[in-house]
Amino acid sequence: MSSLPPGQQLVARDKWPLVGERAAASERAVWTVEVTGQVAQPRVWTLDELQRLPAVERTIDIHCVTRWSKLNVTWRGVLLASLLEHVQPVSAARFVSFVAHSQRGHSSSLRLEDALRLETMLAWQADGAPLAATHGGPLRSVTAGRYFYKSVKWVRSIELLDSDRLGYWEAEAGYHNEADPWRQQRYLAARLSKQQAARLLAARDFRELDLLGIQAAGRELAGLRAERALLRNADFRDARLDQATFDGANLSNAHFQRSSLKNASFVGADLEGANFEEADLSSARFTGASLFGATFTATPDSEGSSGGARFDKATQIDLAALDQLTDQQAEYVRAQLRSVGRL
Ligand SMILES: Nc1nc2c(c(=O)[nH]1)N[C@H]1C(S)=C(S)[C@@H](COP(=O)(O)O)O[C@H]1N2
Ligand SMILES: [Mo]
Repeated sequence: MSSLPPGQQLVARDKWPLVGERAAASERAVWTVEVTGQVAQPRVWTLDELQRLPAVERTIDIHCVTRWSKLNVTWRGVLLASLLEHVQPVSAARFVSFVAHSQRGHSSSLRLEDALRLETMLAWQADGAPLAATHGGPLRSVTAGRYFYKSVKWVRSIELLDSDRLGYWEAEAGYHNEADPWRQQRYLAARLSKQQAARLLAARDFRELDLLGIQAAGRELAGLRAERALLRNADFRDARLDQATFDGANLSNAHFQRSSLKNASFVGADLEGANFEEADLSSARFTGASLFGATFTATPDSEGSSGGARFDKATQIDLAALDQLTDQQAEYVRAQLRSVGRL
C-alpha cells in the first residue's frame, strides 16, 4: 500500500521530474559496475553479467526532498544483497557508497544494514521500459523509504566502507544524511550562529552566501539583496520582502508563507518545494524559475495556513513552468491569473 509522507505532493501519473545531473559523464562502450572496499573478493560486473543474476521487481514510491512524490513505480533489477553474496563483505563493512559515472563523481551513502533492510536494488528498468538515460540509465540504485537523493543515477561503483563518507548533496547542500521521508529528514540544521544571522539580516545583503536554513521569519527585509544565495530551507514566513531580489538563488524548500513579496524578483531561481501559501506576489517576477513541487495554495497537510498566494496582472510567471506543479497547484495559479485578466 502506497501513501504520501508528510509535506509531499503527488505529481501527475505521467510525470517524472528530472532532478540533479541530466547525463552520465560520457558514453561507455561497456557499462561495468565494480564492488570494492571492505570486501573479501572485489569484483567487476558488466551490465550483461549483472542482468544474468536473479532479477527482482519491486514497486517503490519516489519521494523527492523538494516535496514531489511519484507512487508505485515498478523497478526491475538486481538486489544489492545478491551482489554482496559474490564479494563477501568483511566484518568492518558498515556503510555503502554508490558512486556515479558523472562529471562531479556524484555519490550517496547508506548504512549497510539500512541498505539491505530496505532492499536497495540496482535497476535497469522502470515501469516496463528501459531506464531512460536522463533518469540514470542504464543503471541506477534505488532505495525505498529514503528521499530520492539516496538513489544514485549511472552507478559505476559500489564501495563498502568502515566509516561513512558523505555523498554529494549531503556534503555540499546540507541534505540530511538519514533522509527518512516519514520523519521529514530533509536538511541539517542551519550552520549559522545567531550572531552571524543577526548581522546579515541587519545588512539585508545575502548575495552569493550559503545560508542554509536561515531563520528570518517575521523580519523586515524589504529590498533584500539575495542574488545567487544558497537559501535552501530558509524560513521567511510572515517576512516583509517587498522589492527583494533572489535572482539565481537556490530557494528549494524555502518557506514564504504569508510573506509580502510585492515586486520581488525570482528570475532564474530554484524554487523547487518552496511554499508561497498566502504570500502577496503582486508584481513579483518568476521568469525562468524552477517550480517543481512548489506550493501556492493549501495542500491537505498544510499547517495553519488556509489561503492561496495573491497574484496581480503584473506578476510574471512562465505558463510553461506551471506544468512543473502538481495539478492542484497549477489549477490554482491558472485561476488566479484568469481572475486578474492574465489568461
Ligand atoms: N548521479 C546522480 N544521481 C542522482 C542525482 C544527481 O545529481 N546525480 N540527484 C539525486 C536527486 S536529488 C534526486 S531527487 C534523484 C532524481 O532522479 P530523477 O532525475 O530520475 O528524478 O536522483 C538522485 N541521484
Ligand atoms: Mo532530490
